[in-house]
Amino acid sequence: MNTIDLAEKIREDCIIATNKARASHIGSMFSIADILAVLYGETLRQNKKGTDVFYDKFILSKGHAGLAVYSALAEIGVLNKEELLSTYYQDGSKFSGHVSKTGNAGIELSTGSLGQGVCAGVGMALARKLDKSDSKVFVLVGNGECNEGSVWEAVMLASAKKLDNFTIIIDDNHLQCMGDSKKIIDMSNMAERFSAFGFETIEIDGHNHKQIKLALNKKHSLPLAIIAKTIKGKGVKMMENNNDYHAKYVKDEELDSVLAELRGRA
Ligand SMILES: Cc1ncc(C[n+]2csc(CCOP(=O)(O)OP(=O)(O)O)c2C)c(N)n1
Repeated sequence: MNTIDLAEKIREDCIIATNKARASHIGSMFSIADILAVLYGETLRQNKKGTDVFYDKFILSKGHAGLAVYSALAEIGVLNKEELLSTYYQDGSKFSGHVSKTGNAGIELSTGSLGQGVCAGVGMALARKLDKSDSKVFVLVGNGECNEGSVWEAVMLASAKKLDNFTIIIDDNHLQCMGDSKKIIDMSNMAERFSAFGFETIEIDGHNHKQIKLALNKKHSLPLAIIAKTIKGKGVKMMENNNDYHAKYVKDEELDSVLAELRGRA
């Protein structure tokens, strides 16, 4: 499957599973569907043997969008799609709302408390350097998540250790659960901030697969920050830049038309 089709499948699974579960965060998932499609469809190298699926590591630090990662893994055959769509977010399911590593091959870390994934990712990248491994570590954070102090502590360490195997991707959709990020803490100069902390930076359109691919494959001698300009809810007009869909799902009566809109887009 090419990455465009994979992104569409991720969005489709997210609509269906959140509708069935009456669960939220669909806007946050749609914002990163294209980035995940390129990561899982092309970038991350897999191990040839053993139970550890990936040679390169990916952590979703904004764990509330975890369904999009489960779906990417299901669509590439690592997780069970039928089980995902029928049990997501239900009592006893291993597919919890915030991404969970327990029982799920290919997930490197359970997250949900914002600001934690970056810290773990920097530690993993440092360990790989000490082991003289060429495995890479990618961490995806939300722009609102960058309000967390722990993000910047980890970023300082990555910079001090010159971790050229570490990439942070910022899903810069200018919204967070409580509203417009500019009105909460204005971090619209994200590239300048990461650059001041000793990172190489690159700004891309986070829905353009060619740009995503180039950025993820970019050689860098310092840790890299990819500032991905994205649209929360990207792919369905009524959801785009509509922060209500941080906490809403598509209703039964809207399901067919939303899926049709999505399928006609690619
Ligand atoms: C430590 C912590 N504080 C608060 C929350 C509640 N919370 C869930 S999502 C969210 C907003 C995240 O915004 P952003 O990172 O921009 O992600 P997106 O807008 O793409 O959902 C918050 C504050 C949390 N999960 N963890």
